[in-house]
Amino acid sequence: MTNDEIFAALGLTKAELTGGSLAVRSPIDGAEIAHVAETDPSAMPAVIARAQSAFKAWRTAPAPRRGELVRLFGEELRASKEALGALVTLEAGKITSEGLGEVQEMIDICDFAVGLSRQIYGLTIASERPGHRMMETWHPMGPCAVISAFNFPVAVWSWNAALALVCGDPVIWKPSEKTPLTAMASMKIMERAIARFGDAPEGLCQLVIGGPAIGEALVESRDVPIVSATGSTRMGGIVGPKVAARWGRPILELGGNNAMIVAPSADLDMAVRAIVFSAVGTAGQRCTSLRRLIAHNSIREDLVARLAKAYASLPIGDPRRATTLIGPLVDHASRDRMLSALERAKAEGGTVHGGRVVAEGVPQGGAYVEPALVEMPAQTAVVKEETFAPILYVMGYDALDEAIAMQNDVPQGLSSCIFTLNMREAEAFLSAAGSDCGIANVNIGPSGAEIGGAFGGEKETGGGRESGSDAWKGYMRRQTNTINYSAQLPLAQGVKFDF
Ligand code: UN1
Repeated sequence: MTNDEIFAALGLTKAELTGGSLAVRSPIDGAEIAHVAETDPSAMPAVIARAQSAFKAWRTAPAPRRGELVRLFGEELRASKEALGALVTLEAGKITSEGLGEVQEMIDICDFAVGLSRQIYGLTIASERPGHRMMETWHPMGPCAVISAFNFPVAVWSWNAALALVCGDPVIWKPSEKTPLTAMASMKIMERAIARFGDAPEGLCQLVIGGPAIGEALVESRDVPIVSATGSTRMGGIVGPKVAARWGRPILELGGNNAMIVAPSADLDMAVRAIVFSAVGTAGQRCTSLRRLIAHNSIREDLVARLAKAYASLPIGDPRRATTLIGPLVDHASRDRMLSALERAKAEGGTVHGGRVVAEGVPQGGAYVEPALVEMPAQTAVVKEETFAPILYVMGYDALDEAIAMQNDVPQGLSSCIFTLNMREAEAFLSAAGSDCGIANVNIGPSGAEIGGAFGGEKETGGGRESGSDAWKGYMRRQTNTINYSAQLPLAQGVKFDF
């Protein structure tokens, strides 16, 4: 598909793609592909007011009816999957299969949310008082702001939007300034679903495009009770406290520094496949990307040799080409950060394999790099930082306790895994004294989570949970109800208050 065919298939018009103040560049070749209009910060109070008035109507629509909108959205996504996937590739630089996979992830969360719309369960609780009943009711919370990052430009929004809509909350989306087009296209798809739905309130789903002033308006407004933000720990460190200070609810999905422990019994063929996908897939730009390999010293050299061989065979280049496995980094600044992290790694005693800039056989203007394998003498300062690029640091260990301690000894806590065929080791890794991450896997890599599980992590990752399991509770307010169907008024705890 040509760029114009992609835009046309998604209903993006010439007027929307030209004349605005925000230049959009494709990471593929750095070329400007559009100039889109930005939301004026002075328009934000009206945006928030529209969301508030949509909330008044939407919260009273029955949850299964709200689910119907998400069902229609899922249908429209299926119809637009190829074009939206191609736009993800164009705007974020992901290879074709990962662009399509991202849209599939949107479809999957829609299916999940539709089912959820008939399963918003509360508990009933045994009361200590005769003739009393207790229960929990889950109510819609209010407008939910979604601040999303370039690397999953549409899926992460849809995780939040699908759940928020079913939970009765309007959504205001601020995408990354690097990826407004995929957001605009997703909104067109949502608008088609809304038109088919019929009676959705105006302002139910809004998009705002622009820089920090736009985000700040959402973060600071008491009329936006939920702010779900995905991105750097630095960003989350600003957003989280500001939202909390005005008694809002932040849902934070921030940096990761994900590790794999490879034990002596591991199936090394499988481990190599898992390592390569999770370390170099999406050019190392997933928050779940594998960044640290903690390999038992008895197999470490063999593993590094196998990885070096696999790395040498990976096709790097235009992400639209069917054979490419590693596309570009998002921009040149990102490439520079990778190169400077590699310099630091060398200064800290590391031996770097690969990691060079690629200029041959790739579209000119993009930031293409070889993935890097870096053998480290220890887990030094640079290893403890998240560099959003395909760098895999390799360290050795002798005892599992030592490996688990190393895996946990970083500020981030998103994803982790162990490759072992030893059941004791696997269970120890998953135990209370094992991995401290929100995600801990056995015999699969740390990235590429599916929708059914709750997604998120601890420590500097921010503690939020999105997507599957009971993450929906983050988008609702819980109400505890005690109902007295007796003719007495007994007090709890046996308190007497007779008059
Ligand atoms: C992200 O990088 O922000 O588990 C999300 C994964 C994907 C989502 C990543 N399902 O890698």
